[in-house]
Amino acid sequence: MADICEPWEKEFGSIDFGDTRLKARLVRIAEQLSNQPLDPINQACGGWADTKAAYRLFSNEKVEAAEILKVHRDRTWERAQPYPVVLAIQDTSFLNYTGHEATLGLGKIGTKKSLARGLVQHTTLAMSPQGLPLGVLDQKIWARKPLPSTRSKDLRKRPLREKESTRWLNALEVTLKTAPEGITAVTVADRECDIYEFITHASRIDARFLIRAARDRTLFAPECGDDVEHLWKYLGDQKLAGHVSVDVPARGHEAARTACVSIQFAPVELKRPRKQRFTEKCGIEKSTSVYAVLIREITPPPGLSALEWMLLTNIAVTSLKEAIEKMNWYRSRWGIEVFHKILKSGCRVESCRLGTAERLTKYLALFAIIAWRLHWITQVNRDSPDQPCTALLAEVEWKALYCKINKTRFTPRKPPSTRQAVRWIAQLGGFLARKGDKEPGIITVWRGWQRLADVTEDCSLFNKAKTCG
Ligand SMILES: [Mn+2]
Repeated sequence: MADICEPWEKEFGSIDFGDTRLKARLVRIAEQLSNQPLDPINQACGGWADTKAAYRLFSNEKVEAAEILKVHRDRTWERAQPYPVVLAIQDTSFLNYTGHEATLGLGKIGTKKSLARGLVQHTTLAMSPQGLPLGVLDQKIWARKPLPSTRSKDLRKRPLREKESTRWLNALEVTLKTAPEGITAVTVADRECDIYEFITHASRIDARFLIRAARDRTLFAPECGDDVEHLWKYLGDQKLAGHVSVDVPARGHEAARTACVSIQFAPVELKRPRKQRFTEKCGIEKSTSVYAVLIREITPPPGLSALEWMLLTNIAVTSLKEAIEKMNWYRSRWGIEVFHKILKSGCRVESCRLGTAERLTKYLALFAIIAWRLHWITQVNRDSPDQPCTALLAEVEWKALYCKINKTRFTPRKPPSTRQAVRWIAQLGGFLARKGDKEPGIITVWRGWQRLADVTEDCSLFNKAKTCG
């Protein structure tokens, strides 16, 4: 069954735990868990011996989450080679382990008053500008420590590097340092990342970013004389660059819709906030220049709030075309929400009971990669449907798939296209594949993916029996 392991051998081939048996175990466990992402460890790993091996792997000190992720990051940059621009999407998610009283090393999550306990997970996901997930570039998982009992005024005064918000800058540095030459990595993040030090730091180290603004910052606008100018007002006063229609995904109670938005853009000079941590001696620039793009829905459907995005970037925006490109990059950020959903609802990482936060961290590192792969399979199908499916499936897998779906024992010499293969996988997962059906979704693909392992195993047993007999 070596062939089924192949994708994981490839992903973890160069891993170095200083012990080759540990590497073999990781590959084997990745394979088992990814075939049954819905099940807890003891069900996903066939027998008791395998389960014990999985627990041992995650308690082994030589196995480090950072090493698992580092090797995967190298593969990710390799996959990114065809794209001159790669989006490095950062986002934070909370993993809720409140019910797990026996688990050691957890911390507070959620709001100040909340009693929920768990871990904070900050991930950077690489995506092509067209929305193909390429892999996880960085992931930090930690438990919050209780804050020192100082007054909240003094807590706010702390330098950024001592705060949790430093995660955005750290991940930005990882992306910049590891990106190979020839690829422009653009860090994309939501409103939480609208931090003045993030913006100045990125420009200082020459790292590209595109974030959504949360604060109506004060601007330096010499043409306004002594009048104070603010970001929203200033952008709203700019000449209209054009209108476009965008698809808005469903959210909460609001259904998916197509929105017509107006676009305005301008270079702006943001002033340093007048907060206590920005003293004369803080060494942070008094102002910083960025490009702002304001995207606004003109007439939202009755009862719905208008879509409005104020984007900030240190990449020049000088035409409507460039402004639309930035808008589309920001829309690709949605990919990381999908990724979190796969981790939580699909892989159910919050029901894992591994006893300590440290073991959970390793487990989560592995599952981040499994979740990415499920996401990638679905998306690669939409991105390059006509490619042969060999990037996706080992030979034994696509042949078994072909025989199962077409109810034959004879396989073609040429592998089917990616689109065809993914439709077949989804069919194993309950997709009907009728003429008018759209491309299959993640749920059916991963249900089918789990069955594919069994189908392949049956098929190779059958073939072995044939040649032996
Ligand atoms: Mn977020």
